[in-house]
Amino acid sequence: MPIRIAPICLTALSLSCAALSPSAGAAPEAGPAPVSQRFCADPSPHVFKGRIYLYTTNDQDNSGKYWDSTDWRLFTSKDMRHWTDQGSFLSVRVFSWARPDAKAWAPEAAYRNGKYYFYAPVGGDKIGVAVSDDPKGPFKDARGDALIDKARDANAGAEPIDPAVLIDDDGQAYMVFGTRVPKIVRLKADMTETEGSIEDIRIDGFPATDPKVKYGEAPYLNKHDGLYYFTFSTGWPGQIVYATATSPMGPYTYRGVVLDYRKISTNHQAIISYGGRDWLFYHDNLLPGGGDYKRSITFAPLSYTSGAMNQVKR
Ligand code: FUB
Repeated sequence: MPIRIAPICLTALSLSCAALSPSAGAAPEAGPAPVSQRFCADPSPHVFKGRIYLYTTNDQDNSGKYWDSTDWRLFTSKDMRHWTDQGSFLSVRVFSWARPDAKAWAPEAAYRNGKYYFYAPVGGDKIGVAVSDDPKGPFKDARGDALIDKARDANAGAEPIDPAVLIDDDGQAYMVFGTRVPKIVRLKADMTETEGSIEDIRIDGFPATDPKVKYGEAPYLNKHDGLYYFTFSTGWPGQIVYATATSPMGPYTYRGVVLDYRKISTNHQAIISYGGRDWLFYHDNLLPGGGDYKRSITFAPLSYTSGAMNQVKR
């Protein structure tokens, strides 16, 4: 993450988004409507039990001067039009090893063998993992210490945040994370332990014409038609761009832009399939009073053409 910078307010965008809120019966792709009137960010959407569980950071309760809230929020939906605010379902306090005022940043969730796992970046230097029998919780610390710890783990990087998990078709789970240098590590089948060393993700072919296009944060891994797509933000502010590989560990080849700059200091995406199509979730400045630290989550249809991830025009 960058050091703190002044918020940017986009009144015009907020107004246009309010006007474009999908009405009952309208296709959910009608416009970039926020999923909630509460500020929230860093979407981690998942299809569990036939509905979408959207885990988020809690911008509503941060100071407005930094991303300093200490809990995570959950929203659910069956139709992507109506979202139920399930409230604050987990705080950093679930981790006894974390400071009670530690920052709760972009989370991730996963399901395996009847259990739900929540991957929680805490304080900017550790990633915890919590487990529950229900996607709404209650979650409890799955280990008693951090899954990733900058002070403990070789090659954890300067800022181990923003975890994202892919369970491959062969059952092997991978977790990507990190700021400025993208990291990947295999997870054991119990989803609570790493397996093998933390590796840097190699990305070849960044465009020489634009030095701003490099890895920043918000790593995300998905698989489509047998190809691995690694999406990430290029920085602060950042575009969401993508690279592809034939192996989850890489090396990856840079392919292009998926979502352009949002005119706030961060960009953060996740991809799901639901209702027979693919969706890109991201955060933006969509509500009055919004800005860098008061963000809103929305989503857009995502498509592929001949292996290329098409740019979402918003
Ligand atoms: O919300 C805090 C941080 O902002 C996240 O961890 C980053 O990905 C950025 O979106």
